[in-house]
Amino acid sequence: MYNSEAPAWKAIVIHPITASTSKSRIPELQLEEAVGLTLALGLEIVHSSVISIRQIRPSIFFGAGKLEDLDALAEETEAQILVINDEISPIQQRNIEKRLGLKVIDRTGLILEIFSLRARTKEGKLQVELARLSYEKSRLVRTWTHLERQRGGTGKTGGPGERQIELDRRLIADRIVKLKRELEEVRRTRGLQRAGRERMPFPIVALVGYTNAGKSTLFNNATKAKVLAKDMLFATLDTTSRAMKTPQGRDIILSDTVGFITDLPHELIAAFRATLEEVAEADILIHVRDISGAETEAQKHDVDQILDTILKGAEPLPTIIEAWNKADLLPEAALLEAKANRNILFKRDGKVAVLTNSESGEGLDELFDEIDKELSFGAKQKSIICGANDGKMRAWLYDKGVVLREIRNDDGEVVLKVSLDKINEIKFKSQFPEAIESAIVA
Ligand SMILES: Nc1nc2c(ncn2[C@@H]2O[C@H](COP(=O)(O)OP(=O)(O)OP(=O)(O)O)[C@@H](O)[C@H]2O)c(=O)[nH]1
Ligand SMILES: [Mg+2]
Repeated sequence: MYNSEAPAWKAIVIHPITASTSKSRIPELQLEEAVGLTLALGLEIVHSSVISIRQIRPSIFFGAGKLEDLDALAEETEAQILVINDEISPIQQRNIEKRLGLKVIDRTGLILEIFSLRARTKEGKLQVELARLSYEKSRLVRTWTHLERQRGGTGKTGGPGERQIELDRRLIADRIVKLKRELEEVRRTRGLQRAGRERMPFPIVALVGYTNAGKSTLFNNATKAKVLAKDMLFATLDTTSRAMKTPQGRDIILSDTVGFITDLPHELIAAFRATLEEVAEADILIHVRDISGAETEAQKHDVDQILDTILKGAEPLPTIIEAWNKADLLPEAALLEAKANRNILFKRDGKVAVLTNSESGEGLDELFDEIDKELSFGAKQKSIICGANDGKMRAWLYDKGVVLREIRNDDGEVVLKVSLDKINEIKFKSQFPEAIESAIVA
């Protein structure tokens, strides 16, 4: 993938089951996910399997028997890379590499590699590089592509020497400082752009969810845009936003965002925090789920957990609506069950689930109906002071038909008691950011 003339690197992918492995996940599907990630890197997979590890050895992860098996396997398949779908400590990584004579990539390294391939915008690239350097600093070995791409080498290396490592460490520390500064600058500019957008009187609806769930497909179908939607993990890394009109005639801003994955490396969460913060600023989140997959519940659980982290402290909390996507792939019986469940499970929390097929567009009207309901729901009463120069504001409020009562306060100012639903509140705030709410409750 990096160099179309060079033959693809050969990789062995293993998913270890250890004592700490989550029991709620299906190992074969986790292996499949790791295979998907490895393929996304453009590697050729010569072997993949689930292996059980009774006891992890702190120095080298595997037991002696497993190491021998792997050695033979590497010999036989001529693999240059071993992908281990788990977290491997820096020491374990180095020891395995030395013992087997191939490059080791763990789950975090794998995800970092993919993110760095996919990053497109300046901010995306900076974020990924920062995450990658934080990861490398702790391991004191470079992730394989950086190293190999520069050397054009053969994968089989014993790792850099100590002097090189020391040098690298210092270079990395310097680079991290520089990157952070650059990121701040990019974000400052973006912050200004965002402040500009905040004045737009449209509610923001963000699509979130596990990677490959169908967010970009839904986004494209709804906005007629052409964002890359592909059967590949982490197709989207940068947030794309579009203003659009819903079938109900409302103007909204729809955002497509980066997909989540189980065990998202903490380096990446930290680096992407600013991007993810936009999610917290949305008025409504559409959690797009692939409900046809066997892992759908486990994925929902993981996405909910990541959302909890991102939404901590957000005020007000965005409403979450679930899109049960790829409904077309469900067998008849499961479809009926899903249709029955979505009401029982969701109405109680005040949430809603809608069955969708992002490709055909089926269910999208209903999804937008729910968005519409949410936006016109929950009217709040407010008292707003109308000064002598606020004629325009007063006219606006009367024009919208939201004025309940008009009174005068002790200072002789006009106070309008109004009832604003979410959408009018957004419009009002953007149009009259200086408006003063009165303490009078009358
Ligand atoms: N059968 C079916 N396939 C779908 C549906 N929605 C999306 N897909 C397919 O699922 C794959 C992934 O879709 P994307 O829209 O790229 O997924 P995404 O959530 O944006 O993924 P990331 O950007 O990686 O987070 C594509 O091959 C789509 O064509 C659906 O409702 N039904
Ligand atoms: Mg996408």
